[in-house]
Amino acid sequence: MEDLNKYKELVNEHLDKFLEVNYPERIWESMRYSVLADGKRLRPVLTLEACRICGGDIKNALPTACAIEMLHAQSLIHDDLPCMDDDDLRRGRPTNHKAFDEATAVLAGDALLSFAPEVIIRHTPDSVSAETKLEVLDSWLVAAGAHKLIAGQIVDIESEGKQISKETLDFIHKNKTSALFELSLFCGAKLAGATQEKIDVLQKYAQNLGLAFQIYDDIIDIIATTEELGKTAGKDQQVEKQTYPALYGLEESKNKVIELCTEAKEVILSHGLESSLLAGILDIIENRIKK
Ligand code: GRG
Repeated sequence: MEDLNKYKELVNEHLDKFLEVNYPERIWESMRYSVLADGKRLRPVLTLEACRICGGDIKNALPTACAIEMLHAQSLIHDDLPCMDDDDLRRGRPTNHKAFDEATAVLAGDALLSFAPEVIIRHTPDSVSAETKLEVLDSWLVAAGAHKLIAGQIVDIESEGKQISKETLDFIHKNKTSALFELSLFCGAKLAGATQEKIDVLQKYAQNLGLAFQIYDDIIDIIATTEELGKTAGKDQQVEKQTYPALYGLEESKNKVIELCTEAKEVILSHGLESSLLAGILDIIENRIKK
């Protein structure tokens, strides 16, 4: 997908620029190591595309798009720590605490958490109103904290090795995964001055994409190899993690992914939000699941 690669390049250029190495070099190097590693950049790409299809200038959304990728990278650094998932491999190379050390990885995550909002505040063009900037910042902070990401993570940790209800599993996915997709689309639309109706449609798309993406991630954890994943395969079963495939089996999980993707495509189309990129991301997930 041409647009996706164009956006990805733009995001990478800006991440590289924002994360200029300062003194003390070790902390900046550690932040750069994880943020600039080869990820899909799905979340910042969604922010830019939401801004474009809502009639905005993507330059206004670039700092926020990068701040969302920094938050995502932070959550991966901390998720991989020995006290959490204890993983050695991420994005095809050693996790941050393996490449540096545990203390540096904790600090790199913490530093990203305060640096990312700084990027929104200092680099969003002045053509964006202070009110919009504040709304974007507020949504970023809500997603990063105990209302969303941390809520999902703590319930996930508490649930390991236990039988949990469908509601609890949905709570984990909604907060650990969908929250960042919702944030990405919300910010892009807000920065374009979108109507509440468009924002609501994009939020529905984000919720479906988030859940489909998480179930897909859990399926490939079972069926793909470590080399294909760039992270340790089979980890969920090893630690008895509660996932869709674990609770409902592979077939039902695949059907759920297809159902969520189909519904998300219908929602954006029926509201006139034409985007080959938003539809294309769902197609990629669907096609991979059908193989
Ligand atoms: C925000 C303070 C604070 C803490 C974070 C650790 C934690 C709390 C939350 C964990 C969130 C987490 C790791 C969710 C998993 C989401 C997921 C499916 C990640 C993989 O995303 P991809 O495939 O990765 O987009 P790439 O590497 O391509 O970016």
